[in-house]
Amino acid sequence: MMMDVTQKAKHRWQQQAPRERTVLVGVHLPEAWAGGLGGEADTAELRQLVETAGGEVTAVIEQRRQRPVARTFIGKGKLAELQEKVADSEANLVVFDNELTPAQGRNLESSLEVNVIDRTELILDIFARHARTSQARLQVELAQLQYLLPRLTRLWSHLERQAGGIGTRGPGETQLETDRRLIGRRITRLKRELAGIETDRRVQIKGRESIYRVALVGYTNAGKSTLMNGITDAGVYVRDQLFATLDATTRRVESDERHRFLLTDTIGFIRRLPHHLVESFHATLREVAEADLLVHVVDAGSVDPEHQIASVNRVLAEVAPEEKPTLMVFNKMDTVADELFRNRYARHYPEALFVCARTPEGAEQLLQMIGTRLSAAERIYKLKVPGQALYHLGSLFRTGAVLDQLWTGDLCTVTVRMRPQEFERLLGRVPAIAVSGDDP
Ligand SMILES: Nc1nc2c(ncn2[C@@H]2O[C@H](COP(=O)(O)OP(=O)(O)OP(=O)(O)O)[C@@H](O)[C@H]2O)c(=O)[nH]1
Ligand SMILES: [Mg+2]
Repeated sequence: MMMDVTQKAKHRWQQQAPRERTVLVGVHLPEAWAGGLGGEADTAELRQLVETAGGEVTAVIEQRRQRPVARTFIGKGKLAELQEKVADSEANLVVFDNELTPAQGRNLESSLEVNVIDRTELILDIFARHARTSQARLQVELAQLQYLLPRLTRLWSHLERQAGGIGTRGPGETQLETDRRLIGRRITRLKRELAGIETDRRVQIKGRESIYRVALVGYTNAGKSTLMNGITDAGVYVRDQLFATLDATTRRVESDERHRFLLTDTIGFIRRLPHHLVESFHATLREVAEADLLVHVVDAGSVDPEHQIASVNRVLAEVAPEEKPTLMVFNKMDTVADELFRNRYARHYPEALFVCARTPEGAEQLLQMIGTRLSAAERIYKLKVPGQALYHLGSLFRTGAVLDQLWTGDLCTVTVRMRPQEFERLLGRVPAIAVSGDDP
């Protein structure tokens, strides 16, 4: 009997979940050398990913190559060494740091006789395990299916071999076509459902237009959620693992009238974040794209903070094409020699903050700095509004942008504090206004 195709996809993911003994393979290609990427940093991170997914690393193989071998990515000699390591350490999974083509994956699996996955699949697996909200689950499933679609042939042969059947012979072309169509349909449905969630969200945030939006961004495990919890009562899940957070949590922060904004904590980024994921998590990352200010949190104690910053910036460019005002925050300062670190980074990032998110002072410092950065761009304006049009300013009263109002007959002169571009938008929205603007 034919197995339902989504079930099959799940089956594959469960099967490959690296709960068990894993050999890592990292091939360093020239672009990685040019980027000054230490080989250690790569497999160290891959190891962390495997452990986050519940696996145990039994051996590591690294190699420098000019270019991958078409059939098996690594050359004959390395493949033999890998075979030996797999056998010696009784591993049942091989994880490549590099992206494998469907054919390379298939060829490696048939030579090694264990499951072979690449970094993308591993990250997808972690996302699948950590997805808690229905939106995150839908987004992960979408990314998984999009990844799977071009690899269906491999999946089929893989399952048939698992079933102890007919060697690696694939299914008939018709079955493959049916599956492709089913997956295609499921992808369309998931996209539609996600679009629905997105519409609901847009309705929810409609009233917030005039309040500032600030988003925490940064490499995974940098301490974003810890800062979020320090500033708000959001109670976001904090763990020493990669991708603890997979959705977006937004809270209103209102410490005093100068510090009102919405703060969002969301997914962390990683070096070479799979493109499918960025695409599928479009709705979650929307908060980042629409923020007025980004708070870029960096783990000061990581092996190579500069490199993590660069990776985050690369993903940001994909998520939010136009450059945004950004506040750099070096976190976990308790784990480094403070003076040395500051000397190195303060010159490069003169407006950066150096904090320890675990302490109340860390969160407080950040809160103050966000307030300063947000209000730095504001100006003071006066407008005359006919009484019956005053309701147009409703949300400005709520957010504290209105500093003063003075009635003369039916006209109200309102003093507001806001950013120039926001003021422009206001003028487009509110009828019959006489204006005078001045700097604070
Ligand atoms: N030593 C130290 N550890 C910290 C600090 N801030 C956060 N941590 C720890 O770092 C780990 C990751 O913190 P999170 O707040 O979950 O990091 P995140 O950036 O939200 O990570 P993801 O959601 O997984 O992307 C946790 O174990 C925190 O307790 C700090 O200032 N110093
Ligand atoms: Mg988090």
